[in-house]
Amino acid sequence: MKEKIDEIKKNALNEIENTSDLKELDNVRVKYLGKKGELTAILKMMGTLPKEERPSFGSLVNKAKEEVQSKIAEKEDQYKTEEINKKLESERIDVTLPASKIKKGSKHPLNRVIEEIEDLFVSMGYDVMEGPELETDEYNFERLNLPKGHPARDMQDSFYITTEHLLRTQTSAVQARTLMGNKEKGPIREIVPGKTYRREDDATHSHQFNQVEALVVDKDISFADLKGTLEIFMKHMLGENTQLRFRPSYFPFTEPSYEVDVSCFKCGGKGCNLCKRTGWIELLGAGIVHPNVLKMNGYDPDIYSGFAFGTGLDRLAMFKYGITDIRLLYENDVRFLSQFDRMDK
Ligand code: FA5
Repeated sequence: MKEKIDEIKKNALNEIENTSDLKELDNVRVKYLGKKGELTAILKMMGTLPKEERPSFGSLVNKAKEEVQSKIAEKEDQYKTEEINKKLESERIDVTLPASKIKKGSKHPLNRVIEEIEDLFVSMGYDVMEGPELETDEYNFERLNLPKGHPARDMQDSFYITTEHLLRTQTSAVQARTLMGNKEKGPIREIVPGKTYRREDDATHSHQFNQVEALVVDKDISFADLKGTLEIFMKHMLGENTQLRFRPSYFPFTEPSYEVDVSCFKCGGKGCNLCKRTGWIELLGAGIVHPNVLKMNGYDPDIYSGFAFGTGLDRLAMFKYGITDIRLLYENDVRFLSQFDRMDK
């Protein structure tokens, strides 16, 4: 019987040695140690032996089993290590290779213009303010001297959400918010860049566009302050040779009111297709804050005066970068937007 056990063990050890992977190793384990394995079967024969031979027989079989088990464990370790090494080898990376270039986004031309304006006005002591895009009729119109039914409301075709709420048509809505919110009723110097909405859509009008508002309120503010500020602003944005032209206009919240034109940056004022041969381009509305607006929002117009202006940022960006259709600014076409990358370099 001992020979038989030795033979089974020898065969098992041999077969283990000749395996080449974990699967084959498992097959050998089942063949010798499984439920119906050869060593398991021989142990079951113990019952047929005389009582006195059983302990030595049991110990022989168990020893053989242990040897086979430990050989299997050893091989298993070897295969697992080989597998890990193979995986590491296949995932090896060469850290000395040059990195692949990550495609970098670029600043949207509108954001460039906004940042440039903010930098300029902050350097002159202005605050940069914000207001809600979903605005009340009160702030968008009423507190700006435009009561319900005022005919000048027709100048701005609006998106109403309810009878009292609309998408703001002008950043001027923030004027009333600031005047009302200033508890000390002291001086104000602010610009308000932001999105505005009107029911318009063509090459120079968008249903969503951007404006930047400026509001200055203090003692002795006059037209000279408005003119000087606009000159600094436009020369900074469009070039030192830019000329301004003030034409009388009408806004219910300023008196007097002006439309402000700038000399055409393309032809320098001589006349070209961009400025429709006039040499001028209309860019913004401006004026001296109407005393009613000051009064309505808690300021004494006998002490304080102010100026305000509101310019279309889209139009400013178009002139600055020579963009001919406002819709290009909102189509998010990477081919168009990436042109502005080069300006960073
Ligand atoms: C206003 O919106 C006044 N709130 C401006 C103002 C502020 C006047 C403070 C006095 C004091 P207006 O409707 O003209 O004014 O618009 C101002 C500028 O916004 C225009 O000159 C134009 O550049 C731009 N704009 C107006 N509508 C559109 C539109 N649909 N698409 C693109 N830009 C527009």
